[in-house]
Amino acid sequence: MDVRIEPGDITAIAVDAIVNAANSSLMGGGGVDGAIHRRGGPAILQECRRLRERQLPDGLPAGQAIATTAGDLPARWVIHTVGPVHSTSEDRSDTLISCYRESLRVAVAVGARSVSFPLISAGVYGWPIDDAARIAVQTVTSMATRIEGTVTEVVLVPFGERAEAAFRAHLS
Ligand code: AR6
Repeated sequence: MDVRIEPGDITAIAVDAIVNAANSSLMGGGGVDGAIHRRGGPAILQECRRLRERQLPDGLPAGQAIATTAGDLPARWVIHTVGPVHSTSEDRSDTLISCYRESLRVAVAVGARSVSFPLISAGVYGWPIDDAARIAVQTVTSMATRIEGTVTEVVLVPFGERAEAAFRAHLS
């Protein structure tokens, strides 16, 4: 599995599966979630609503992941995951690690070959950028040697110079 960095807007990068930093409601929001629903169109929200009705009455717990259509995006699937809100009193790193692991597991399950990730929890959810990037890189690269299945390419997508510098520092 190849891990590379491609800065910019995640909705513009063609991959099989785009990971969304969603919230438990799966009903959309700001940040990368807002961008994905905007560019992907109403089909994504429609499928999220169905998932809520049929499988997830209480929403998607933090650290878990689930796939929907990617609508009009240049991808086949959006994999929604819910990052932890950063806390100074409690270490929630395991939940953030789980977001990357579970998203990759879902990517393998649907048969995606390439997967892109935003810097989960590092926006609205307040996780310090450098630490979020360290966890992202360590988790994805450690899975790269163990993962069995279809995924051959992971694209880490920093949005902004600080996120890009953090990804590069940890990937090298
Ligand atoms: N492409 C790539 N990365 C982006 C984009 C984009 N178009 N837009 C923002 N980012 P955030 P979170 C970066 O806030 O912290 C939403 O309202 C952003 O700079 O999107 O996990 C959800 O509905 C940051 O580095 O996600 C939830 O309620 C990273 O994506 C909540 O925010 C994550 O920032 C989730 O918060």
